[in-house]
Amino acid sequence: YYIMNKLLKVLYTITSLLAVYGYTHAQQINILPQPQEIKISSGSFTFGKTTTIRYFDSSLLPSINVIIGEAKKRYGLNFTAHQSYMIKEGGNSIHIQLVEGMDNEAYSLEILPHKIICKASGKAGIFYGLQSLLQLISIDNKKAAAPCVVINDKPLYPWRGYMLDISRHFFGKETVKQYLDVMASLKLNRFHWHLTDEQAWRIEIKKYPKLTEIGSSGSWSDVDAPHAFYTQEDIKEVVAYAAERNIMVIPEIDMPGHATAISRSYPEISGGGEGRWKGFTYHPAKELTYEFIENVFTEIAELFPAPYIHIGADEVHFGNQSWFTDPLIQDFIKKNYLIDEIGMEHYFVRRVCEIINSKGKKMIGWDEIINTGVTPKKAVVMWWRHDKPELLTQSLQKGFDVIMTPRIPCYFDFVQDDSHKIGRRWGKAFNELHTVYAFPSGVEERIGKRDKQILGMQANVWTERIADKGRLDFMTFPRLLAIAEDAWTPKELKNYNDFESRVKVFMNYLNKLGIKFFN
Ligand code: TNX
Repeated sequence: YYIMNKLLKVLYTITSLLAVYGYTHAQQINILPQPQEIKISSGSFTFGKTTTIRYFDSSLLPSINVIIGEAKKRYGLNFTAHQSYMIKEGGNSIHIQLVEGMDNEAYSLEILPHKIICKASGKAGIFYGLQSLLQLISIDNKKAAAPCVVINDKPLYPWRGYMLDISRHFFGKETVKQYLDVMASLKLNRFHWHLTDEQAWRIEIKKYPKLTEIGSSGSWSDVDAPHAFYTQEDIKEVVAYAAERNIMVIPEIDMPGHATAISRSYPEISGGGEGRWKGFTYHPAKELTYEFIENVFTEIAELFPAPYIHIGADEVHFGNQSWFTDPLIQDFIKKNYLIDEIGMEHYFVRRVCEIINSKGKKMIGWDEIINTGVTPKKAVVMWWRHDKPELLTQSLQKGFDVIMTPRIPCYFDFVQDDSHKIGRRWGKAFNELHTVYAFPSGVEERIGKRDKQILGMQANVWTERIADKGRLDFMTFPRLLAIAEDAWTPKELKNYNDFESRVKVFMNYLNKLGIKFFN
């Protein structure tokens, strides 16, 4: 009995030691979002003075330079980039290779004791391989090292998005750039910029200067807030900054509702609205309105290389009261057999869609667009009304490509803890980190075999109740990390406890940036 007991104790110690070893071993690999395949081997690569990034194709240089900048900022490392034609052995280098046959945005990263090899079929994959490498670096005794691994990775969805509303409260280009940095490190690739709304119009349009001279003042919390908007130079700068980080910038110009700032600037194209919704809409029956939209989108299309323009199209019924009595609108409805004010709204959306298509772009709209008569070739749907999941089903059945961003759990203006006072709730529901992490479970059955039509998902930060940067950080992080993993990592590889431990490591980076996340 005594011997048995001793043996058991020894066995117990060995197993726990093994468990601890396995634990710490697995702990070293903290990549967020979780890669598809990681093989761990022994040893590590140590970065030194001679470590250079070797590449051949010069189109890769802008993204390589982003990584060099990040390595400096995060770890004080001074990499240089060298164009070279072959993998030279030794030299402690990072070798970049473009290869054929890998999926878009996929990469492989092989860390060996004396060299690192990053392969992909294009810029995006190389950039992501190097982002994973950055996350693997740790500093010990002033030496920077990365563990030896082989990673084969690719995203689950092509659309991994973040939306920021800078109309309700303005956030300048420096904040946007900082968020683009974090997005890039999380392998998020779509920045949806909500540029106009009731409170203000925030983008310079040369043909209509009053949009910013008049329409850019005020905010949700302060009608007297000073003018704040992006010049076209600012926009170009941000779009280029994003492109170097594999991020497409999609502008949203909300219409025919949420247009109060336009009504202030150019009352001749206002379609009215009552009470709290005074001036909420564009006038849908005036040629002048469509001329305005056409001209605005000419400038927008030139500023944003993205193949999409988002027109919002949500919540028109909030402020379409004047449409019921406006003689021009009533006349237009009769003459064009539009039946009623909803028919008028649908006409508006179809017509704007034609304008966007004529610029060589696809339209994106909130889920209100699915019954307007625009077709899946011309438009993409953003499903947002979580309380109407049938709209997801209908969009898919009608053949639309869909980006999923249901309020629960994708709206980050909702609180993330029951004790939080400022922020939205839907009945008792709100968006905790683990609720966000569980997405898209709950809607998978609706998607079924139509998963090819799901472009991906997106987190939206509406800023009615977010007036400053600290608050914006607090509402965005760490939940953005969960969306990033939802959009990148297949369900079978997701694990909340493991995710949480990686979130803790990622917080070091957020701290370094001075981002005041909810801890
Ligand atoms: C609904 S989402 C809106 C926004 C608000 C948001 C607040 C959508 C298409 N419209 O205008 O800011 O709720 O959560």
